[in-house]
Amino acid sequence: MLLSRRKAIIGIGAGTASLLGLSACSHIGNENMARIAPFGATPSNRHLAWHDLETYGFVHFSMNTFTDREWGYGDEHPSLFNPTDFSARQIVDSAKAGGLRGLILTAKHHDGFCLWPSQYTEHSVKNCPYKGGKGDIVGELSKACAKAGLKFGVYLSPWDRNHAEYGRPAYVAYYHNQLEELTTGYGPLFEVWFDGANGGDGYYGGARERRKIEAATYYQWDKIREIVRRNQPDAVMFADEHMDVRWVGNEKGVAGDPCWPTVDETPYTMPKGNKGVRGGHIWNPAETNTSIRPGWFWHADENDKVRSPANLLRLYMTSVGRGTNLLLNLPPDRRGRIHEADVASLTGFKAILDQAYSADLAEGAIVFASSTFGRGYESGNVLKDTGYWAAKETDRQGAWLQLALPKVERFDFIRLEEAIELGVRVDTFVLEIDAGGDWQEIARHTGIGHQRIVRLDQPVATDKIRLRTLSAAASPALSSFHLYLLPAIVEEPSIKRAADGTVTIESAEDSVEILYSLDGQAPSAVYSTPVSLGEGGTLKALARRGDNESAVVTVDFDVAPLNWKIIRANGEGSDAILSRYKGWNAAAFTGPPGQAVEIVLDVARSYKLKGFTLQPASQNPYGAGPPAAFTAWVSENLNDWGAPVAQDEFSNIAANRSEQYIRFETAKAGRYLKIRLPKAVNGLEVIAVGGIGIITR
Ligand code: FUL
Repeated sequence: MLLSRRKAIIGIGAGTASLLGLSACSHIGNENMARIAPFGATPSNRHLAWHDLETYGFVHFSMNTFTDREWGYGDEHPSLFNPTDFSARQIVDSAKAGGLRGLILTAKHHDGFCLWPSQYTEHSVKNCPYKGGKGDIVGELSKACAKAGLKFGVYLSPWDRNHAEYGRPAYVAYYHNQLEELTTGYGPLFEVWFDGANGGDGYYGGARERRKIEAATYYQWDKIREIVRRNQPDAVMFADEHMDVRWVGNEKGVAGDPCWPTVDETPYTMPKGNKGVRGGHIWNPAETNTSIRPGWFWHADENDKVRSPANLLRLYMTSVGRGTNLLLNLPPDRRGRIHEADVASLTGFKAILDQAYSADLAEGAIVFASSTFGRGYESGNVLKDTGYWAAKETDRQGAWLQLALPKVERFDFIRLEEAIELGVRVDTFVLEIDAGGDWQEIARHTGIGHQRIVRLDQPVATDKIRLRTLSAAASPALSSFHLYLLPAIVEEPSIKRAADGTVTIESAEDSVEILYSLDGQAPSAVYSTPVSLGEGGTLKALARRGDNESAVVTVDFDVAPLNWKIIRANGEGSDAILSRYKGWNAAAFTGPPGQAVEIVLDVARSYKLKGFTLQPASQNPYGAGPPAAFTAWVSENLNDWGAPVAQDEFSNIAANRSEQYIRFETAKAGRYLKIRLPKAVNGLEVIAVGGIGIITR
């Protein structure tokens, strides 16, 4: 288990307390103690228990694992689901190897295939080869979690592309029945996950059509809430709107900074999900969900694209470090196990955090404060396992808390926690160390919440550190102030290729040497100047400082858009299509409002084209979004296009804006590529595209 030093919560949450017309008192339970008025929205006990989990895993395992897709259409035969060596125990052990405290399984993804033998459908494990149709993946994983002391949760996709009645009332009754099954048959659940992707093309019992629903009303959320609360009163519900826990607004693993755990009554939007609303009336904290690999489901060609331990630490900082919970996806492979590469990374990640958290360098410190609310709220509580420091209610801006350490310590990882039972109170604060009599600022942030972890670029050495509020909506109430030192780790370098094929390798770290290779072997050549890879190739690179080496990054480049031309593109900013490597905010190509887009590319000479790539725009202009689907043709001469080489949807492109890799069933030689994009996602008016590339390898 990760040591996170989060202390025990109080028995009565301030959420409950304020409902009862009380205000919260300290953990110490002295009846005569003065009470502090909570500020704004406060968490329920259910929320408090959920906040304490901090990191847990997602398990995307289903039909897509066997069809190599991200979204199944719903017409897949159950016999395709055939794990050869499924082991719930191995999945649970892998999660534990990464210090995760629970797992949420895709009991049903959008294709409708059920990983448990639901009595309401035949589209389930009942009719697959696994255990001769007698298997129950949900049951096996829930038992393995319980045995290992991990929490268990389920993902039940509201959208169901298999069900004939989807879009009509009968499906909603079916959906509720399935929820009853899952919330009664599989032990205690800590979270029930309702995905936001809804309605669109599908098999729908053979109708093969497009079905549109009104997500806010169609599924009868009140009924859903009633079922979950009745059967699983301790479980939080994750959904786009007005449930317990909100989406952080992207699938990259980056919470806003700050990311407030509160929202207001206005409808959910991705930016609001990302940052929350300071002072909002509803306690609705963000969950940061992302995958350890580019996709949510396992794909063989992503085995070398697993996040490294250093990258997982960065992710921990942009999620847990900003007060949200991290839901990290670990997709089982076709055996039904977590791949060795993922396990190695998880193990490395846990080792980093365990080493840091194993020694609290604040231990033994004398803690001073600008003021104390009264007995029971002393400053020293921030180092103890229970209780918290609270300042006088008038001591807000400029309130401070100082640790006088027994000796000079070196640290670069600082963990702060607010007593959120009393709401989110501190706004902007600074951390300062004693630099020969003067206070020197080492960090400045806004928002603490359940936890704020500050990672310094370099360790500092001092025997005095203080936190000082620059602004606070209410007097500070802090439960933890701990100091740690991260082990020496070197992050892998980043690799970029310009449109002319020149590849640069960069490290964000000081005084490292970069090694690379172009032959698929371990990096060994010292990098000094950019490498030319216009016709593509595999580049591996690592950064090294002394004996410490980063993980190896591998990038497979295809042909660069050198001398390519846009023959046709109905829309604005067509140059953007050819510059594939762009920063945040880069210009995008946009189509005409309400119309399909057709792009014809000349890739300068004939290649055996195996597919194409499409990079969604990094920023979508108002009313624009990525394309929902495509049809592609290849030609040698711009006249004879023949039949399309591929036609499909871009699965999950609305939520996950990473580059899309579309492989043709059969490669076709040609110099010209035509791509038709019929519409934008989510009914948006305008199609936006960041870039297009080709796959020849
Ligand atoms: C998305 C889904 O469409 C993806 O397939 C995945 O399950 C992810 C966690 O949520 O919205």
